[in-house]
Amino acid sequence: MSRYPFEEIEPKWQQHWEEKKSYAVTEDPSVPKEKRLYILDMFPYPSGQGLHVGHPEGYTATDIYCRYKRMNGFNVLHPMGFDSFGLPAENYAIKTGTHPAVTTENNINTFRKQIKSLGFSYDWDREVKTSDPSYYKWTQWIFEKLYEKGLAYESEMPINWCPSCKTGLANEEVKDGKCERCGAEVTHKRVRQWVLKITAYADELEKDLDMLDWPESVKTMQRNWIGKSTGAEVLFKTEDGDDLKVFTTRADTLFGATYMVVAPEHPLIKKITTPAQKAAVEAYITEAAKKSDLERTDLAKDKTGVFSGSYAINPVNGAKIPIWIADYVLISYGTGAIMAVPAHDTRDWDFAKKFDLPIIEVLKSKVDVQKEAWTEDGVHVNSGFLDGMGTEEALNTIIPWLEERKLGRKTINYKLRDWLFSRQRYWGEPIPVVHCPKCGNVLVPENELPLVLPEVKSYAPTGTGESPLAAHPEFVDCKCPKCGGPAKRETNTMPQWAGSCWYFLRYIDPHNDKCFCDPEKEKYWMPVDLYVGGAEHAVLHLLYSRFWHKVLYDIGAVSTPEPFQRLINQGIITAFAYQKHDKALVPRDLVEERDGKYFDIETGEELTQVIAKMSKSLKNVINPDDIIREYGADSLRMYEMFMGPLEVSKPWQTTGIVGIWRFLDRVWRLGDEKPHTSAAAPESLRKVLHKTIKKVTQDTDTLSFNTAISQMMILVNECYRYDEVYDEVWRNLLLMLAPYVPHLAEELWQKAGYEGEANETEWPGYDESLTKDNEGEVVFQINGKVRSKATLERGLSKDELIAIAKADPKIQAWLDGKQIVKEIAVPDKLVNIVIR
Ligand code: ANZ
Ligand code: ZN
Repeated sequence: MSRYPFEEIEPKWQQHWEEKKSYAVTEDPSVPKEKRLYILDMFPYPSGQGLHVGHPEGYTATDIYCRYKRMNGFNVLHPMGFDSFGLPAENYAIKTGTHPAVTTENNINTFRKQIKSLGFSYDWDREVKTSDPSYYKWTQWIFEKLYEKGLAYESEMPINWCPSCKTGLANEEVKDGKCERCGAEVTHKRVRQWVLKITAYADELEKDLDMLDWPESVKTMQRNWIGKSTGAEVLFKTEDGDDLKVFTTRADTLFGATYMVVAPEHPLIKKITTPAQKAAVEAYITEAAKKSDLERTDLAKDKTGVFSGSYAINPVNGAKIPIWIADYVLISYGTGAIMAVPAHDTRDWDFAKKFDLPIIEVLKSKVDVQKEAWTEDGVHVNSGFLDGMGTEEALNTIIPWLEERKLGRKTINYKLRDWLFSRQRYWGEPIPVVHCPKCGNVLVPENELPLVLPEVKSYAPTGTGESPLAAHPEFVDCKCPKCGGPAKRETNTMPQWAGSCWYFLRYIDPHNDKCFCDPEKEKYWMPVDLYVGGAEHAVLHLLYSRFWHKVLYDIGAVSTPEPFQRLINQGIITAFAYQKHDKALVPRDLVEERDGKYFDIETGEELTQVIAKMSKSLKNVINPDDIIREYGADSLRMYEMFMGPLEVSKPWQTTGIVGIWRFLDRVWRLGDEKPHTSAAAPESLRKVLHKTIKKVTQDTDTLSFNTAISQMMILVNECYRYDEVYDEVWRNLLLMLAPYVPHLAEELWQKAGYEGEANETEWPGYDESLTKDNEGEVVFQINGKVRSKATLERGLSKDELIAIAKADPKIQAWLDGKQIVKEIAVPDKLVNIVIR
């Protein structure tokens, strides 16, 4: 019964837009800065699975916004590309023997076709692919800038190592001690690595968050990840006179330090371990090396440790306190050593209890510190010259006291670590460095970039910490660019994050081979006005690209200190799943629906409907291609926007897409079946029209697409109440629909014989006076308390108002069995009934 011929309309308009290059954009100088917009989608990784329904969600939102803004006279840059280096392509290649370049190209072609089938208004002339040599030439160039600034360095250190992906990982890629990609338990390995000094920007990365229009949750995640902590370094001396520095945020509790702890990797351990403790200390260090940082710092875990045999002197009171070695102190934070104040720190308290170390109260506590730690504030006690002071005063006293004696200083520490940047994998950008026995590390000269990834046949990871490229002498052996002598190329590659750190800059000038992006064009568009994508990138991509951008800003290569002014995270599209009593989920094809209830086909057990992620194993994955085939791209676009507010997660419902399809079919029939007239529309219809224009304008502007769509549905229903379709209404309805369902709107626009194209016509305005209602809200009170309300025509008499109030079911319930003492009515405002 399908009448609405989307299968003809949609390809027709897509082809038209493509041939006409309707959405190609240039840097028109006559457009003032405030009328230029850069609207960016997070570009996809072209996986073998193709597009999933989550992609069109964000992409449709930005597309509607762009189309709407263009109709309002904005010059809009809206590009798309592919994040095409990365592990999945490589893993797939190893499994099947197809080169990653081949699978990647195939996947990109599929993705591009799928994305185009949704009618998005991208400027396709600006497409970028991060694995393209003409693109990664500039990724390598930026790496060289980092290197020249001393922000890229080599380091041999124990790194996060995924035994399954056989590569090093950045801290950001380790989630709960597991590899972010494959879920394998992350171990440590000592390998030579390239590291980027993101810590040099810790302060700016933290501070500049304040100027961004981003979700508070994402800012908080970045702040926590950067982990700024203001405290002091305090110098202790061992009995042998060695320096032992600690980092503490609570220098004011120094009088309560009853022992010290150094991390098992601390360099002083060799020196301070006494012969009697040597065997125990060595055994302990070996055990600790096997644990992840997460395990070591887990508050709930039993504390372990070993005594070094040595003592240190507490600088404030000369007390002799034992030095312990324990893995709850991390070598990578602060100074790798702490002063332990068991009375006021839970970890220290647990440790002191376990090893029977003294606990001294130095903050007046509301608990017995021998029984539990008091971690809240209190007035200082047992603290010599700090006694009687509060925390702030005590800190402001002790730190200068330490500074005067050269025993300490105020410092700021960050949790953020430098970014482990090399991967022992094939499918990534080669790091453009040559190792020369004479000259050391030498950059590949700029005019020799790109350093092309060689087409090799074997690229399986070695697992030894060496990149697979190391097995290819034709790549490795080279001449030193500086002295011409024999040298070896760096064989590690960059992580997938590298290409996505700056792709938004390349869109601005994608074909420039002299420069990564022309400075004038960069100034024209940057910063990105709106960036939409998934929340999973809160710290990874979004922190890394801010870092690179700040470096580019500092070398004068870009004009803004931040890349993305406004950020919106789209909510996840979930699915329904069906759960048994024992909480096990049943795949969709084994679920039967009867009278709105769900049953397990095999056992007959009634199942509960729950919300779950779409997953292959549950057979509840929705493929956008299927939806487009059955209902059309416009239905898919509009349905995804109608599901709910953009930012919230919401479950896919097939009944919902059918409902939207019906709505669009009703719109189609208004244009195709009903007679049209250019006569003036009746006043009541005009009122609905102008109210609709006002609401759709406001809601589209604030990206509240679901409510805009509801309002358009109201208008369409209203149209069906008349025998003819009025021109004023029809024209404006099509213009409002144009950003949402561009194919349908354009086709109907053409059918109606209107001039030009809907998407090139100015967005409709409205007559404010027609949007005002002759109605208002009247509240109904009982004894002065609001108990109900109603929207009523203005100008009703007092008696009419009181009668309406008394007929209200909620008010009736209040009146039931009560005596009315008085009835008061204020016209257009309220009715108050006094009862006893
Ligand atoms: C004494 C003290 C007393 C501390 C007290 C806390 C409370 P944040 O806020 O996270 O920066 N610490 C310092 N370095 C450490 C390391 N490498 N591994 C584990 N813990 C370390 O935490 C700073 C506090 O964590 C420091 O302040 C230190 O313990 C501990 F009532 O020093 B405190
Ligand atoms: Zn050399």
